[in-house]
Amino acid sequence: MSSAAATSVATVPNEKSPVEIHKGINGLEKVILRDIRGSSVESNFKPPKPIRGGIPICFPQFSNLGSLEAHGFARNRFWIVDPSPPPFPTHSSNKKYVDLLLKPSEEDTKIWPHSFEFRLRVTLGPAGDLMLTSRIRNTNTDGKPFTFTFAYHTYFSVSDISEVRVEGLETLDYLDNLQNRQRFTEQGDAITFESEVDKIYLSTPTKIAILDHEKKRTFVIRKDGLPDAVVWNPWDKKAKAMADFGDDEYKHMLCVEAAAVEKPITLKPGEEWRGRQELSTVPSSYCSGQ
Ligand code: TA6
Repeated sequence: MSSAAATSVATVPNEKSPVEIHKGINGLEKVILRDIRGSSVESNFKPPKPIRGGIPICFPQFSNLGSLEAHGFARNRFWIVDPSPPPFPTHSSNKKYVDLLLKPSEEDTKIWPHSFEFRLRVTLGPAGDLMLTSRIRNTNTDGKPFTFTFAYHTYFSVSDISEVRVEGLETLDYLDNLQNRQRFTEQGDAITFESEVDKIYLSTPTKIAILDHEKKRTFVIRKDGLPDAVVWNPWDKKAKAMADFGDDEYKHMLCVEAAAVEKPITLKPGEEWRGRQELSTVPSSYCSGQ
């Protein structure tokens, strides 16, 4: 996501033919080359392909649960710094934050015929804790409600996936994406990994712990408004089949995604939904409970 383009104009040796470079936080967005006769050539840089890493925002559709591109279009759009953020209650002043805003373009409304305002506050706490608060408002003027699914598609960097446990999802029901999304019940006392996992856990607790044994640290996810949690590791075969994934990278990553999937969210015009996740890291030697 990038803020509004801050235009910086660089000139080439011949003063009369400036090159205008538009940059956003995602890097180069647009270059305009003006020649001495005043005509210009412009090249737009399309937003990058899905970024594999960080916390892609899946909206208005999670995965292929609808007719849009996988995970919807929000993660592939340029956002702007919100010029007029409404007050965010429960914000503690010692934390730094940025408010971003996404509204649909004309192109977007051709594929998803709704108006919305998606406000995202990214907050960084003094201990490196990161909070994402999404506020999505239906701004349709035709009286139409809309329905969406959502996920923070968070990529965690782990030392060795075979030494990782996820706590908080035991005994829960899940939909297994590797078995036609059939419903099962988790049996283990914690989730461990020895092959591809792609599960949507349902009605999950507000806190989930990811224990990285080797690094003796635990990632803690705290969430509100996001009842489900997706757990995904492609393992070796699937990783090899993904062009932008190194063969061994699956050993050092795990996606645990606070989500709203099983029960899609419907908003009437004027209604707003909020979904929040807070990520923190605590030292641990395989004992969670933080
Ligand atoms: O969130 C899990 C999942 O839907 C997997 O089924 C897999 O397709 C993955 O997302 C793809 O993530 P990506 O970041 O490549 O869009």
